[in-house]
Amino acid sequence: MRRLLCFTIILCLLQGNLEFEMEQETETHVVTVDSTNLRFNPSTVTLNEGDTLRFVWGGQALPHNSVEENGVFDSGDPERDLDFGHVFDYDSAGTYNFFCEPHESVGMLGSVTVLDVEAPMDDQQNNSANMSSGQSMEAAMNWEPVYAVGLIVLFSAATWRARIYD
Ligand SMILES: [Cu+2]
Repeated sequence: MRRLLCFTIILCLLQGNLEFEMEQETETHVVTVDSTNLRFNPSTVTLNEGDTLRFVWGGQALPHNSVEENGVFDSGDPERDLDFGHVFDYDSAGTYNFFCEPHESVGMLGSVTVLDVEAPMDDQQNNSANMSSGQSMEAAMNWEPVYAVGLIVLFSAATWRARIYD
């Protein structure tokens, strides 16, 4: 009885811990225009897959936009007031260069580095059509040994405790 109770509690804890670790927090990184009016601020950004890159400015003396060199994102026509965001998907790791069209020649350039991170469970299911089976396998294999080893260790501990106290 004690052993069963102990095991159940451990299972619950393990489950909770797993869910906690799998939860992915995404962030929004804001790029504005600096006081010179001809530079992005910051001009280099590093973020994780799933994060949003947001270009925000208002009341600018000059109109600006933000265009990724390969068209990955494009805020449209240059504006004095802008609020434009781009979400980097879970298969978008890499470096992207962007520029302001009217001021590219004077160095209004930037780059964003997107780091590869594990997609959250919901997203993996939603994106399963886009993902190769290799990637899905890799994701599954990352978790199963952790779960199995943890379970074995904790079950052994529970059994050992039960032996002492029963
Ligand atoms: Cu500009």
